[in-house]
Amino acid sequence: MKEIMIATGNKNKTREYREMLEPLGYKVHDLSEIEHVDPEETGTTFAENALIKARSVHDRIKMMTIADDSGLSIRALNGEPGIYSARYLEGHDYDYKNHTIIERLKDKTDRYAWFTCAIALIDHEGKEHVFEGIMEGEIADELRGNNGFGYDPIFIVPQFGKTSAELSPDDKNSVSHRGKATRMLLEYLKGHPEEEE
Ligand code: ITT
Repeated sequence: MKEIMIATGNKNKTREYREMLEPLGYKVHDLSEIEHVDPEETGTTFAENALIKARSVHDRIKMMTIADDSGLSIRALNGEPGIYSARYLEGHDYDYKNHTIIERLKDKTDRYAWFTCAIALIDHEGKEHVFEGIMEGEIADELRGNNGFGYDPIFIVPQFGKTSAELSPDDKNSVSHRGKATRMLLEYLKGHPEEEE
């Protein structure tokens, strides 16, 4: 059995990785199975923060580990919330965060936004790799859909003309930042079978 540790405390991320990796024969673990203290995300890029998270877990367990740092960047807000997506308006729920973003964009014609996902892999020799995917789209003027998580209800995916919260899990994974980065990771692993034991 191929095993992989997803160094995340975000159950929605674990679910999306499970949906993509289990059909390929991976047993997916996450931080709910081990004692763990979240490291401070002191990086200035998604890739740096993903590496910080992956290292903090890989240092303690002997298993192929990946960590994902991801977020939503909005051009009209100079890239906000970006790497601060999880910490944006901390203490408020996503309904409030999403309504606040719509309010901040109410006079803006530029609705362009993109999700980024950087996956850091620490392989069996302790070597580090990063795979990055993006999903481009637009910010909606109202919340729509109940699937997905986080900023999905306000993010319109042009290929579907729907928010990513209106997409089925398979449709979201087929175009999402996390789906793309995961496929790059899997391509790498296929070329390195020694990582798959
Ligand atoms: P871990 O660090 O434990 O993995 P986290 O939720 O703190 O969990 P990040 O620092 O990477 O993770 O922040 C990512 C945030 O970006 C996430 O909480 C959402 O608000 C947003 N986000 C990322 N991917 C998303 C997606 O596919 N759909 C909607 N929002 C997403």
